[in-house]
Amino acid sequence: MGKMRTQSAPWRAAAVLASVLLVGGVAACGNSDTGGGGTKDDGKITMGFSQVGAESGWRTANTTSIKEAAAEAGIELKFDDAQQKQENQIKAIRNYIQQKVDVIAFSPVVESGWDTVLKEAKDADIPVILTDRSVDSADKSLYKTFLGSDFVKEGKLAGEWLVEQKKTASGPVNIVELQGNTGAAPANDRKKGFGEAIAANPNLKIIASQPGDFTRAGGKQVMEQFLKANPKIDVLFAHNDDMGLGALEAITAAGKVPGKDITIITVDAVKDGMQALADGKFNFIAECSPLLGPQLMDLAKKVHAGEEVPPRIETEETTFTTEQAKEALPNRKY
Ligand code: GYE
Repeated sequence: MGKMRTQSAPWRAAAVLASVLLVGGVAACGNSDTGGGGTKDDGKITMGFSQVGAESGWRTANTTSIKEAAAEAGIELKFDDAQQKQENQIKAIRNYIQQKVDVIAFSPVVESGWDTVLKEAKDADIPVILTDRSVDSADKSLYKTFLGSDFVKEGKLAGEWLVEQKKTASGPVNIVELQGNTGAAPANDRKKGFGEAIAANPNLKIIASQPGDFTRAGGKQVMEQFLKANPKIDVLFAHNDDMGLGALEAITAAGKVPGKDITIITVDAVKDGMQALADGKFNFIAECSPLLGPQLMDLAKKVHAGEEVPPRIETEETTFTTEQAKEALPNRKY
């Protein structure tokens, strides 16, 4: 730089002109970088993610996992909370298509009605990854892969445990069921798996089954109705911990002892659920892991690079009794 100061006027002018061109060039380049919205040639992957909502402890843990994993993986995350509405998810996905993100991922609130918007993403050449919940589209080419749990299996494990517990029951065992939101894959599948498993013992009967929308408030409200309408309830199967936790309030208010007068089985194994299980208020939980973030980011990198990925990736899960919950609780991450 010292040398430049000694340069003659014409050289200085040329140097100034060159630096103006250079700055202009960088600025123009910067404009086109951000102007596109999502596509950047800086090698950074942009993911548009549409989340179901914030209805449960599971969902909160899932959102945290996705946000943390994106930051860790250096993936730029555009995140939208659909507040349980399919129309909001469709809107968010259309926005991501317009913004030309590199990958779209979402957790579909219900199974049906996605073909049109998925086709739009495919036509725009943007790969889609389903996470947590799946869709019922016949055309599997509309998405690259589905990462999540086997919900039928969760329901089955819950039912099998009950069959074992009640194998010596001589009379009818009355079961009430709190379902997830209507049309959601985990609601449909957990119901199916549980129903199939308890068919092994004709004494086990579902006497009432209603959606509680995966929320505590929903669980409490529907359980109150169940208790009013049915004098003898032996078992509650709730499709998630939160509905089970809401139901605890209704059961206690009705003067019954949860975990003793009514056997309670749930799905998820989030901290509050595990605490209720350790305390003996719940009796059994089939685990469903919300920690899908790291695997999702890994898949996003692969599909972005054009690599083949398996069409279905299943989460590893277990089940918990009271004793096992006591043991697992201190190290539970969510
Ligand atoms: O079990 C429930 C949540 O889709 C697996 O959604 C998820 C379910 C989870 O609201 O707590």
